[in-house]
Amino acid sequence: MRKMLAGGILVAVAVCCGAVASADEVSYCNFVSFTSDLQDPQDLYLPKFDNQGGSLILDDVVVNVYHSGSAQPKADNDDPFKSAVVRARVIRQFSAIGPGVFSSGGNTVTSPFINLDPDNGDLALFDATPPDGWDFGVLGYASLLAGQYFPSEAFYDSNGPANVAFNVSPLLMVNDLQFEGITPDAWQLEVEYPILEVQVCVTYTYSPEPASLGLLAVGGLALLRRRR
Ligand SMILES: [Ca+2]
Ligand SMILES: [Ca+2]
Repeated sequence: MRKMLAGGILVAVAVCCGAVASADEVSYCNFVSFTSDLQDPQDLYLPKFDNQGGSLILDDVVVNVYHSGSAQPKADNDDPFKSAVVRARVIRQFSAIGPGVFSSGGNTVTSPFINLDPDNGDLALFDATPPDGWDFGVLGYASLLAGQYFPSEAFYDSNGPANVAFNVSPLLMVNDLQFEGITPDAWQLEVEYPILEVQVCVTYTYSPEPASLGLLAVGGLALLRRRR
């Protein structure tokens, strides 16, 4: 029995000492999405760093905030006399507030200008086909880094499982048309799939607690001596 115990502790020491040489890292990500800036802010949750009763030391906390946005706009000119030069625009702005993190970001994306003929007879009926209509397709942007933050470890360190919350607000979500020169008297815009997505990622760098390592090593040696 004693022999087995000593063997087990020796294995534990070997594992611990390997971990000391290089700090470990763990990352968590989560996101929330919005379809309108009239929506209420949403909370996003990420795990705190579980220090496992103090056997792990949190060395560093890095928080990255990303965002993406898009919509599919379609236009139809219904003015029987005026042609139009027009582009579609998508604007996204947000804020994300969490422990030690005050982030905000945004982006504006515009399509190329296109030409619309005067109405070709559909009038009030929405028809986004040329020559007087246009489907702009999916207009938007992929994941952009809004900011990188280095909050205090005290906010993220926990003895046991726990979460941190980030409160994300959709400050502005615009999906519109911009006319160059003369604006027609009657036109229609249809917007499908408007979205703003905000992603928060936290990375913890950690190492084993040095004092407990020392005790473990001493305990292993003591057992070894007793066997002799
Ligand atoms: Ca039309
Ligand atoms: Ca038409």
